[in-house]
Amino acid sequence: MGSTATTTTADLASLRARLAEIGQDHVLNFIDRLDDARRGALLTQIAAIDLAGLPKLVDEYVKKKPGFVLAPDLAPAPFYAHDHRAEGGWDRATYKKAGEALIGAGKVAAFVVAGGQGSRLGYEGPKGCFPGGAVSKKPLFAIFAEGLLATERRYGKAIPWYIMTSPLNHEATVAFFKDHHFFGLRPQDVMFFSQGVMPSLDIRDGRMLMASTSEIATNPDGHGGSLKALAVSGALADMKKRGVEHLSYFQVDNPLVRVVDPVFIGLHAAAADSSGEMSSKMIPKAYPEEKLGVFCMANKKLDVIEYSDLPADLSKERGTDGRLKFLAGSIAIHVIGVSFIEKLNHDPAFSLPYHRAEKKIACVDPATGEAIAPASNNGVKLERFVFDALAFARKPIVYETDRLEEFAPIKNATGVDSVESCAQLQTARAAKWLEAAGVKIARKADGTPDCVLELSPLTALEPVDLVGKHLPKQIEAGARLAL
Ligand code: UD2
Repeated sequence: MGSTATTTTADLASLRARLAEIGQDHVLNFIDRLDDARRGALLTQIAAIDLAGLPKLVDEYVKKKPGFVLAPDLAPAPFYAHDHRAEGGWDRATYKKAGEALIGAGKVAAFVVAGGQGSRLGYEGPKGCFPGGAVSKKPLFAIFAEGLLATERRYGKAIPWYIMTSPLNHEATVAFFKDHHFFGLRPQDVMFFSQGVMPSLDIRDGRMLMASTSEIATNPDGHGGSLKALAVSGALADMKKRGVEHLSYFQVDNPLVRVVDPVFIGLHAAAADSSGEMSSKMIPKAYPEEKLGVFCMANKKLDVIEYSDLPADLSKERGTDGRLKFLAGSIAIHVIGVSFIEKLNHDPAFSLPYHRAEKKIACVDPATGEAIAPASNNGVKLERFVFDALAFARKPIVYETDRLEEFAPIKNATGVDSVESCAQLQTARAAKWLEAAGVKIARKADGTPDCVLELSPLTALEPVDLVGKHLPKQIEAGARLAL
């Protein structure tokens, strides 16, 4: 943590000297020309930066590029197979019951990380406000809220929802919920808190980039920042007050997520080989280059290796069954124990590593104050990843889910993981569930549905919920239907 904001001339001189020692005094180049409000804001921003730790970060992540080191014992991670009846099977019904008991007792909360910038999508607002419903164009936040409402109704218990924003989108996110009357949820059960930020660093020398003459350029500190932000925001204390023991963690970009999944929660909390600290969902990777981190065992610990780090020959290796050897792709859905988050925050040795990303960052020249629109990457962004906490968990487990049931992220404007592919996947899943309930669906020659469909979680959280519902007998070619 940094010192408190500096106000007097003597304080300012000492801050300048302190910054000069670490080669960062350019951030004060314009301080004498700023009005009181801007000057105060800049000093507050500086006070929140860990100046003592900055030289080490510059050295490790900017001047050098940390190379990825492959563990000598690297192996695929074991997982609970989706087909619980297969060899080495497990008792799905028992774990579902265990999860349902925890939800019914109010011991489970939902947690969405929604602080990211969503720049790939080219959408201006918070990503959760993006119209994600294939037919209804409902915002992603509304779809998650419906999932929570349906779960609350089923188990007769309130499910608190913690929403992590970042300083870039906090106010817009809160305003969006207010404008939409919290999508039918009780406002007192929806809690927003902002994650931390990191200064964005000049790629050439690690000096902090200036967004303007009065502001240091910053970036959200990664979804790994959530573990600290949950504690400092008071969210953790709120959970303890409410008796919440487990957090169902998901990302803001995936409208098919089962926001609170009793089977997964039951496995996490009750399986003999799980400590109940941190568990993860995986899907089998569709092809070696698919952009999913892979669950591995490395140095005897569960680890997620980012797709860009896993060597190509390993990512292509196949087992005798023809399946990829490094199969378990992370879809960034976890259950995290509240006491685990608390333990990490009390452990002075706990610190997640940073990951470095090179970016184009709009900034001003610190000498002249003139705006710079970079043509190539000029900055380094440092982020922490939540899955790096798996290495701190005793006995974490991985659970395989079905891709079509649970994974349709919206990340890009077009192509892979886009609005269009997400609508196709929403349609494919809805068609599968509706056909299982006896509805006839028009399909194209290639077998894909010849219509656009969307099923609200309020209509069905799982296929069995459609049984006995009033449904159309048939869905014609070209139909667009939200149920
Ligand atoms: C993430 C995973 C990838 C795979 C994929 C599944 C990483 C590094 N990679 O890829 O392995 O599981 O998801 O969809 O995570 N966020 C914040 N604050 C931040 C940064 C991100 O809240 O500072 C949130 C963001 O709003 C989103 C989520 O984290 O909900 C994922 O962020 P991303 O879009 O950068 O992750 P991506 O697609 O690279």
